Formats: sequence, structure tokens, C-alpha cells
Amino acid sequence: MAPTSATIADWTARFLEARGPTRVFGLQGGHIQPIWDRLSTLGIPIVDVRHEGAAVHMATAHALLTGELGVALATSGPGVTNTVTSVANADLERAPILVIGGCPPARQDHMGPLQGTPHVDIMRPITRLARTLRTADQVLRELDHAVAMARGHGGLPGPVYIEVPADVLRARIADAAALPEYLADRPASRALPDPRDVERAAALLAGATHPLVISGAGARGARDALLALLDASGAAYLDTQESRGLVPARHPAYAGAMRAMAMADADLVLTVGRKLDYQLGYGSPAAFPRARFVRIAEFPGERDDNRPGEVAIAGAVGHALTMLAQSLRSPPDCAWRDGLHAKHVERARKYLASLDATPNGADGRMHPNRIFAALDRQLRGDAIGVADGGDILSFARLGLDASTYLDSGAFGCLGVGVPYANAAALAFPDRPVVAVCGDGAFGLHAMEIDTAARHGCRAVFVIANNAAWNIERVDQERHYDGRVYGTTLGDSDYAAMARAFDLHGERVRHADELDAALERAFAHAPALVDVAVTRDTLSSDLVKGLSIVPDYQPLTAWDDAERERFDVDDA
Ligand SMILES: Cc1ncc(C[n+]2csc(CCOP(=O)(O)OP(=O)(O)O)c2C)c(N)n1
Ligand SMILES: [Mg+2]
Repeated sequence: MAPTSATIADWTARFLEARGPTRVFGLQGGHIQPIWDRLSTLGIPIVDVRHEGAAVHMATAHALLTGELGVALATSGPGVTNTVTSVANADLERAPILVIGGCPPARQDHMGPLQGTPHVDIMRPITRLARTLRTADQVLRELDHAVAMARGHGGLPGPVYIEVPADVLRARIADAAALPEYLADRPASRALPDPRDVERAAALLAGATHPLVISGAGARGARDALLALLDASGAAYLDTQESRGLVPARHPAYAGAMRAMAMADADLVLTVGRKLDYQLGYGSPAAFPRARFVRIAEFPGERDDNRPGEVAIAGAVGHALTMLAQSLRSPPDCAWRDGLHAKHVERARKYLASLDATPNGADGRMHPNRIFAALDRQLRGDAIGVADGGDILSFARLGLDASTYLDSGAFGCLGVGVPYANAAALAFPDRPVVAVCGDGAFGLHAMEIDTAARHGCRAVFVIANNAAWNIERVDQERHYDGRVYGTTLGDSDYAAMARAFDLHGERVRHADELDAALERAFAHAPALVDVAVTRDTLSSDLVKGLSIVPDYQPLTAWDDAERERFDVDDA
């Protein structure tokens, strides 16, 4: 077979063109330049960033928000190692992304090449697949397999890492080695649920008086079926950060503001594409004292972790929910859910109304809640909200009312705010995008405001500036006899920094300036509004014990209950 003129770099770019990501994210380097060059000649937009970690965060947000594969490129050595945190974050977010790394020429293997370090060994535990593609003829087959793995073939969706040595990128292969099947995008095959499992789940549901549905990432594609199940079952519903916005807060099943009560009183919990991780008390009776469990998920990792269900339904989530809804024969008993929802509406209304009235702190600076009150007046229904930080994340979770929402997530990954918002703004140029970041968290990828300016990402970055890593500072103050050390920052002017990068930038010192400043920011996005907020706060994450990291459970109330269950002597 005669080699053609196409190199492996050509084929890699053609592969990405065929698999259709609208854009890719990366930071250039010689080891990946052959692919970079071919992508640019094919007209696939490359969003060039200021830190490879930001490229991977952007790919993650792109994947989570659009359902497309997210793609990031990082050069060999420090380029790849700079992505480690972001890849680990994508792993916990279960985001289907493909990270393409640079790799020294195979002919220099083990000789001490430029930018050589064992990327694949570093990436393996935090990816679905991590491989060096050393054989030119195999690269397309391997890429196809990598994408399948990212999309959840044989496990959960998540990041994959592949690299092609520079000399292999320059190798040419015969056209015949590039089977069209390797390039063709194809839907993942979906297993159908076993009707017997569905019947058993339906029987449990029919016998429950306080059924509660909790959704997660694995429910994202199954909104209509989820709504149908809620209607047919009369179950109450809680979302989690992973699937926020899937069921609107006005739906009669929605009980978001009554989370603790819903979990305490539920007699049957149906998890839908949701891990029972720390955010749900690992499914322990400490967090769900009365509940039996049904687990519904396509992927084992969202079905049998920590507490297997008495019934588990494996298979396509949409099908499972539809079959379950159709198996319920009696009309739903909605008494419990209706009571919860009424309480939710009342509490949420009161909370939103209170935001604007939250008093200034002892230092005279405004409370962060004022930001969310002002955003509420500013944002349209289709806004995309991103939250990143400590205290501010805790306040945002309650106060940032956006139909689509991303945050630092289960990984608690400070630094996602600016790159996530940039990716959101590029993917949805007609929707308002706002990132509310702590001043600490902002600093981790602050240079990405430059990416926003250069690529016209029309996001608004709101910096809640309390001159501190505040949730940690307050923890030191309260739990370490006031020994505050290494947790304060300068009262820096991040708006001036933004203006230096050609963004619209304003500083806001008083709450009555917020509305006008935000209005100007949305009109001139990309824009940054630096808001002086008080350190004098007690966020719910702090009060509930997240920052003190209890032994058994993430929250002190659950930890206490667990100690009681295990009869642990506290003395
Ligand atoms: C990358 C990373 N480093 C450190 C932490 C620990 N941490 C969690 S919240 C927090 C403080 C965040 O400060 P800021 O973003 O300013 O928010 P604030 O609490 O002041 O509102 C820190 C240091 C983390 N979760 N992630
Ligand atoms: Mg701060």
C-alpha cells in the first residue's frame, strides 16, 4: 500500500472535523503544532488560552453545556501537566472530553528528550483512558475508541487523554488504513432496561407515601421522561448542582429549599443518574433516616456506589423513566410533595426577598447577597450562571437564579469561573452569561479575562472582593482560636486589571451602584465588575461544617448522626 500525502496530524485534524466539535481549546507548542496547523487550515476554530488548565476547563464546560465532545490541546511536558487539575475536575464532572497532548518523538524514547515526563502514568487514574499512540496505522482506530470511552463506553463518561509522538504525527499512512468508520460520528449504543426491574421499582413506588426523586448528571438528556415520571408518581424532587435547571423550580414536585426535610422524611429515594457521593451523605441512614433506595442509571458508577438500591434499573435513563411512569397504575398521591412544594415556594420567596435587605458587615462593606439581588433584576430567564469560590459559592448556590448553572462542583475546583464562563459565552453568544467569583478563586485563572477579550467571549465577571480566602479565614477565626494566617489578600482593584486587558471594568463600593454597573457590564461584555463585599459573613457551607472536614460525613449534622449510628464516643 503506498502512503498518501496525508500525515497523522492531517488525519487527527480530519478526525476532529468529522466528530464535529464547534471549536477546540488549547495552548500551542512545537509538539502539537502539526495538529494545530492542520486544524487551522481546516477552519476549525482554536480558542488559544493563557494556561492549559483553562483550555481543559473550557472543554469541560463546552461538553457539559452543549452535549458535544469537548476537545483541548496541550503541548508536551508542562503543557500536559498544567492540565492535571482540570482533567481531575472533568473526571468528577463526568464530562466527555478528549485531551490531546504533545509527546516527544518515539525515536528519542527514554533518552531525556525536551519536555519529556510520563504523562500517561500521571493521567491514568483520572481519565477513562490514557494512551500514547505510537503506531501510525492505528491512530484513527485509537482516536475512535478514545471518543467512545469519553462518552461512557464501558463505564462513566469522562476525560480521555491521548498523545501522539511528534515523529508519528509527521508519518504518512495509506488511505486504506483510514477506514471511514473510524471517522464517522455515531450515537452511543444504549441498553434497554429490564422490564422486571422496572416492575419491581414500580411496586416499591406504589407502596411509598414519601417518594423522592434526586437527579444527577446521568439524567441530563432525559428531561421529558423525568417530568413524566414526576407527574405519574407524585414524587417530590431534588436536583443537585449536576443537573440544576432540568426541572424548573415552579414544578409542583420541586422541593429545593426544603432539602433537609425532604431527605429526612423520604421513605423511598430514587436516584436518577446520580452518584451517592458526599453531597448526598453517601446515601447513609445518617442523611436519609427512613428511606429505601431505587437506583436508576445507565452507568454502573451512578448506580451501585456506596448504597446499592433494593432495586436497580440499568440502561438508558430516558427509557427507564418512561417505562417506570407507564408501569404506575394508580393515580399519584401528591399530598407529601404538595406540602413540601408549598413550603419550598414560601421559603424561596422569603429568601429572595431578603437578599436585598441583608445588612452590611461590621466593616461597612456590603453583603455578597446584594450581588444576587441585583443580578436577579438584571438576568433574563435563559441566563447561564457560573459560581466559583468559597463563601461566595455557598451564597450563589442559594441566590444565583439562572436556568443553566455550573460551579466548582464536587471537586471544589477553585478557578473554573472565568474559563467556564468564556466557554459558555462562545457556545451561546445570545444568552447572558455571568460568572460570580471570589477574589481568591478568580486569581487562579485571572489571565483568562485576556482570552475573553481576544475571543470576544461576552461574559460578565463579577468578583466578590472580600480581600480574603474568606471561608477559610472564618474557619480559622472560629475553630482555631482566631489564629488567622495566610488567608487574607490585598484589596486589589481587579477592574483596573480588566481595563488593562481591554475589558470594560468597574469597581463597585456601595450596593446602590450595583444595578447601573451591572447594566453597563452586560451592555459592554466582556466586562468585569469588582464588588467590595464584607468578610463579616457566615455562609451555610461554613455553618454546616464543610470547611472543618468532619471524619465520617461532610456536614456536621450528618457526621453527628453517623457517630450516633456507629456509637462512636466523642470524648
Ligand atoms: C484549587 C483550590 N485551592 C484551595 C482550595 C481550598 N479553598 C476552598 S474555598 C477557599 C477560599 C476561596 O476564596 P474566595 O474565592 O475568595 O471566596 P470567598 O470564600 O472569599 O468568598 C479555599 C482556599 C480549593 N477548594 N481549591
Ligand atoms: Mg474572597
